[in-house]
Amino acid sequence: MVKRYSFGEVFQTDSIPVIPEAQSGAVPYMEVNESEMSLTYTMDPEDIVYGLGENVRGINKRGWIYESKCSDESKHLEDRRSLYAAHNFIVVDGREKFGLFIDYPGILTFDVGYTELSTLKITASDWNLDVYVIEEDTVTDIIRSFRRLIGRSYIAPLWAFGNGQSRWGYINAEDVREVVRKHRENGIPLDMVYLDIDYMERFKDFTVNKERFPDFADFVKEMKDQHIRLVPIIDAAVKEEKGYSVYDEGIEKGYFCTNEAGKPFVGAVWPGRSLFTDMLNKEARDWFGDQYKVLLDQGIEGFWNDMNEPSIFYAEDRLADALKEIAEMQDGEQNLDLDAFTHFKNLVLDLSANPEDYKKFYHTVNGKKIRHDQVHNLYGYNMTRAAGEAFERLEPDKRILIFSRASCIGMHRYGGIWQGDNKSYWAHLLMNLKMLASLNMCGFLYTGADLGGFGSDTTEDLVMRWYALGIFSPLMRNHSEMGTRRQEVYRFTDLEGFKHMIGLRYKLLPYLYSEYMKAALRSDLMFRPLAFDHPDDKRCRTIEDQLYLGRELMIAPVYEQNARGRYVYLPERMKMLRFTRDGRIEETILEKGDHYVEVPLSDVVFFLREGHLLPLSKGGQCVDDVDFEDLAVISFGENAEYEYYHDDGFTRDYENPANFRVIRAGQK
Ligand code: MIG
Repeated sequence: MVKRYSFGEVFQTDSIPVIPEAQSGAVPYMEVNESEMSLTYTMDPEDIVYGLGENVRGINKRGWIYESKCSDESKHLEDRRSLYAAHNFIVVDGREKFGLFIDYPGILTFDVGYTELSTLKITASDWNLDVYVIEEDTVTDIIRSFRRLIGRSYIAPLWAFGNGQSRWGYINAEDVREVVRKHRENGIPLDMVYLDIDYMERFKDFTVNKERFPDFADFVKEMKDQHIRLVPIIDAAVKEEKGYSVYDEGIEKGYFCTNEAGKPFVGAVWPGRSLFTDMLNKEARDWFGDQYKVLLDQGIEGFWNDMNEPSIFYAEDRLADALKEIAEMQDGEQNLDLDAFTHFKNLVLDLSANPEDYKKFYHTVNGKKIRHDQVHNLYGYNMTRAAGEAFERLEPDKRILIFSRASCIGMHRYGGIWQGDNKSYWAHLLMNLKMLASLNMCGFLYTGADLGGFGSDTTEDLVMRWYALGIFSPLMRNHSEMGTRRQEVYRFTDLEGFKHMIGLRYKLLPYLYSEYMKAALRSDLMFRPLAFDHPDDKRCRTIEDQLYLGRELMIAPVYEQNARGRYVYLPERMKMLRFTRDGRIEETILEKGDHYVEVPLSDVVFFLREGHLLPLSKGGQCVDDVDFEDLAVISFGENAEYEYYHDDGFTRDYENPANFRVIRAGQK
């Protein structure tokens, strides 16, 4: 049961498609303090607090303070309060169980036992918000109710479940060809190559650099003939340049955010001085969405939206002030003491991602000016919505791949997200796993982290272990930062190992896609903590390094360097499946309890639950190669069966009953 409580004048976020009637009376569970603009709950020592989607730390969010404030945060350290998203949904699971969603576009703090161990306190920046309380018997049901409320999660095309290769630094067609050639030559399956900002002409959205990609449409086709999709990046900001049609048109129609004086607000990102499309203005949003057509017309079928928190390197006026002050310093005495030096240094450092800049520009919504900071968390959401809505107009019968960096609940209906600029840290492999569960709770199903790590130099063993997790995540992409060690798998020594691992992804595809679709269509979780299925098993309530995947599987990746295996807790009897590099599958039944499981680097080990079965395809070099009907099964239990979903993978006829069938053990 969902109840809405409304306070003040609520900005229409469209996070929830059909808004239920507001209740009168007090908000259950929470103590409301209007003057403090807060909601408080006293937690029982046993309570777990789930949710908050994309954030650092555990699946249980207790013990830290989180801020919903979409930020270009490239250091995913434990002390960070925000990453790129605002996912204002939590579930309290203890003696009392309830879900709480705050529909609010501004900056919001979740203090989950940080200031006081047992106090959960949510504080808004102004008192205009909708509070939703969700009550059901189980945590899973609470989440399902919430997910129904926020609407069906985005569904990606089938090919987007293939293996993707990316790097900030593939600058021309030749670079891309090489990546594809190396994969094909070595028999490593591949479906996508991502294009980062270098494909554009001087970082201008919706343009292609003609020297680097002389005939882009031909090149897209050349790739597609090899079953490779190119997936270009789109940045939020639009370069200021007369003669560039996106700039000219946007200015002419008044589609950019404005400053106090009503002039277009200028901030700088990749192309230098840039403007920010008013994504909250429907007309401007439609117009921005229509721009994707230029690339769709050249055969592109997928995109990733970046820098849409929005990230700002510097605002025009702040830069001018800083330069002026520095010039004055130059004329004066150049003997800077600690305070003067700190001030000088910060003049430059504070230019980037300065929260004050978000107070300097405005949106126009239904003729009303709204200062950006009050609706900050809706920006990336609405950029991706611009794209998603445009795809429905422009390609009504075809699914287009789209995922975003910044997000807010509501955006999950239009696209997926990737987990941003992680690093080649072992800790980030584990964080990847935890985030999968938290993101699923918030409606984000098409997601994954940069495999191998984006920033920092990686190592072969880290990449290998990361793939052993990444082969399960819907978005599977190896991506890395310019200047770091190259990490395409063919650059490492154990090619056979990688080939085996990525090959296994393609064998698992029928299952993974089926589970994805069922989760999307039924508002279910694809990945979930063990405690959701075993609420009375105390051990499960603290396990955060193993997850259930669908009804059938439990995954428990190795996430420590030089570990030769790990302890796994089985809440029930399970069949351990070990996929080895020579193509063997070992099946071992293990009893409920703790087990030390050896996992050599290139083995993939996971667990099948009793009464269930896992369908497997024969694999392939690309998704088009995979036969989704000719399936082998591994089963555990005589009457094991599986509800299998499959569809054409590219139209939107999701609900067709013909897409579902039951597979039984001993029968294909
Ligand atoms: O601030 O386009 O998260 O994936 O490679 C860097 C360059 C801008 C950030 C994205 C990353 C991408 C990079 N972008």
